[in-house]
This record gives sequence, C-alpha cells and structure tokens, in this order.
Amino acid sequence: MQAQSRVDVFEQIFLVFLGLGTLVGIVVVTYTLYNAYKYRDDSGRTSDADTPTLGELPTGGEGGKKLFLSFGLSAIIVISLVVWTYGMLLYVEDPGNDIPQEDAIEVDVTGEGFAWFFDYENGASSTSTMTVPENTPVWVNVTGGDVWHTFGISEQRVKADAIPGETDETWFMSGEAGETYEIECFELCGPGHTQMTGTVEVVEQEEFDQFLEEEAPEDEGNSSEGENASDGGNASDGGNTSDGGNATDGGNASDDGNATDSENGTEANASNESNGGDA
Ligand SMILES: [Cu+2]
Repeated sequence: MQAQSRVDVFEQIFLVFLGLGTLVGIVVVTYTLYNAYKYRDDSGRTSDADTPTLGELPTGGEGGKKLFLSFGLSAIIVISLVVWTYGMLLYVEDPGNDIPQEDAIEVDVTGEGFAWFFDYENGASSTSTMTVPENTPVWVNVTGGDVWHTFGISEQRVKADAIPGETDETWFMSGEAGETYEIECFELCGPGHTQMTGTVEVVEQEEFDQFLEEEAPEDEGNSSEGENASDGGNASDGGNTSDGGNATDGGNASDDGNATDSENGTEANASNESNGGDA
C-alpha cells in the first residue's frame, strides 16, 4: 500500500461517509416519494379491503422479505463502515512499515507557559517555530511542562495531548518546501491560551541540515552527537540559576538592617530624652 498521510486518510473517510450517506439518502427519499405517489388517495377507491383497521397488524412485505432486506443491507453497510474506519484509524495511530522509519525525523515538543518548545534529535532546539525537512514523516513526542495543553496542527490533522509527566506520540507528513502550518493549543490552559500558537516551517533537506548544525549544542562531535543530547540535559542545570532566588534572602539581610536602624532610632531618641532630662 502506498504510504498515505493523515490528511489523505481523513479525507478518504470523509468522502466515503459523504458518498454513502448521500446514496442512502437518495434511495430512502426516492422510495418514500414513490410510495407516497403509488398509494396516494386518488378518490377512485372502490373497496376498503386494503385499509388497515385499529389493532390490525400490517401485512404485506412478502412475509418479511422487505424488512429482512432493508435491515440486512443496513447492517452490512454499517458494519463494513465500522470495520473499515477502524482499520484506517489504526493506520493513523501507527502506520508501521508503510512509513519508512529510516526516513523519518523525530521532534520532542513541550507545551509550557503559553509557548511551544521543540527539541531535535541532535540536541538542537527552537521555540514557537518547528523546522522540518520537506516530504518527510515527522514523529512528534508531545509533553507538557506546567499544565495540560494540546498540541495541534489542523492542516495536518494533528492533535496530541501535552500533559506533564506523559508523552503522547503522533506523526504527520511534511509537504513541499516553503509550506507553513499553524500550530495551536487545543486545551484551555490559562490566560495565554489563545496566544499559544506556533508555526511549522517546511524547508529543503539541505536547509534543514544547516538549521540543525547551527542550532546544535556547542560540542561538535560527529556520531557521538547523541551524547551531546545529554549535554543538553546539563543545560537544564542552568535551572540552578533559580538558586539566584537566594538573592531574596539577601533582601532579608536588608530587613535586618532596617530593624537595626529602627533600634538605633529609638536608642538615639532615648539618648536625646536623657540629654533633655539632663538639661
Ligand atoms: Cu495551552
């Protein structure tokens, strides 16, 4: 089977449902109109033999043949649709070997504080703009840094929960270089929810490689770049700058200073009073 994108799959499901729905609608409405015409009251009725009376069960339908046929056909249509759609959605969940994994790239996505953060395989990172090479399967591992968000790219039929402590995996197929897709947050997450947008930028493979190189962490190892990724982990040690919060303790020191000032003040007053007393 030719590898299909999510867009192809959902378009196909939509068209099949639209087509079958229209077909069934046409059959039902036509049959209804046909019977309305066939059994119309043309006031040429001579016998009331066909008229049902109260409490009488309608006969006809040739021993339930029509009923059986209509129920049977409906069941076949509905069950086939359920099975087929389920199969298509399984493909969307995991395209398996239909999408060659060696061609795919992987991007870690974190939704936090009303922005999207992207980490690439070589340790490169970006904010708000996700750069991807053209015509490539892109696997995204989505998580949340603070509260629940949802990573969504409508144009690519992508929607994945961004929940702290959990990773939701999904994928899409990038298009031609130059295309851009809008990223939105689909989980009401706070006052910055509506501004929590971003862009997917599709670029040529060369440009993408260049982007990775430029954004890569300092060390320029070749195949050991995977280890550099762990250096990126050290970057989170930069979080120690939050120890700078201890600086506020220094602020307490100045409070102490105030306390001594006020003490000095009272002492000074006291000594003034005592001076006054002497006078
Ligand atoms: Cu959000």
